[in-house]
Amino acid sequence: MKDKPALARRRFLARAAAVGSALLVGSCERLSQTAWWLGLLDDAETLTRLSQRALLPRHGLAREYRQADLSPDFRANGTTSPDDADYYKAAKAGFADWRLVVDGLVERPAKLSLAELRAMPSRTQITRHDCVEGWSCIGKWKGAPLAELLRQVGLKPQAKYIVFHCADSLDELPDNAGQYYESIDLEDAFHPQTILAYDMNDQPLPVPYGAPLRVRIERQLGYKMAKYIMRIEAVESFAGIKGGRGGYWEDRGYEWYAGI
Ligand SMILES: Nc1nc2c(c(=O)[nH]1)N[C@H]1C(S)=C(S)[C@@H](COP(=O)(O)O)O[C@H]1N2
Ligand SMILES: [Mo]
Repeated sequence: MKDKPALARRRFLARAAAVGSALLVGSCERLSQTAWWLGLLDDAETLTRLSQRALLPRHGLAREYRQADLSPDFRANGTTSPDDADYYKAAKAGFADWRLVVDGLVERPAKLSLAELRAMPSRTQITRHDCVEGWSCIGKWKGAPLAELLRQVGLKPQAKYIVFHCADSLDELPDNAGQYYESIDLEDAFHPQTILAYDMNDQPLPVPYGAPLRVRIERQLGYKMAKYIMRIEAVESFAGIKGGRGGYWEDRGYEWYAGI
């Protein structure tokens, strides 16, 4: 996944997937590559963004499915067991002492337990997860709307982006530069389907899928949906964070806006 051809393939598939044609339902399946011809266009990404905007306004809801549509085996991807001593300890204790740190450009920084997140208003949704690698799965997610949390802590006027800091590293780099992270703008942050999910398919979120907390951003590709969230930071710019492009994979060449 880290070598160049694989990255090129993922980028190509991101374009194809972003066109959102011929989508499959029912179980984990490969995304259609009917949009292969877009890879021939130099400016495919711009084209993709324009068509995406035209077809699906960003304030629209992503499609929701029925219980019967759930994928029998939802695929786990990327990190499936964070190699981090603190995380391992927290997981062993059932995340009883785990706290979600919410800081940055907020009026009232917070540290929230899982119980506190569960006590907040919740939203449940059955949606399709599309990975840039070309597969899709349908899962049921329950969590606290990010909008609710942001209203509780109060965003400062300068805040423009929400950054998710994760427990796992995909690369051993100095100063935690290899740790997974992601970011979204306020439009996605306040979207009603953007939730901090603690349950999956009516069970506490299992470790392979991001326990204790992962975000769902239903109108973007899977890599935006940070798992193992430890900290949520409101920022004016992500230029100063790690590689400066707003996410682990973005720092390695992916598009920051991964609209489906
Ligand atoms: N912290 C963290 N979040 C992550 C990843 C990861 O490796 N680490 N992988 C991303 C990718 S590429 C995908 S497709 C989804 C996979 O989520 P799943 O394991 O629930 O299928 O998580 C995303 N979020
Ligand atoms: Mo992915």
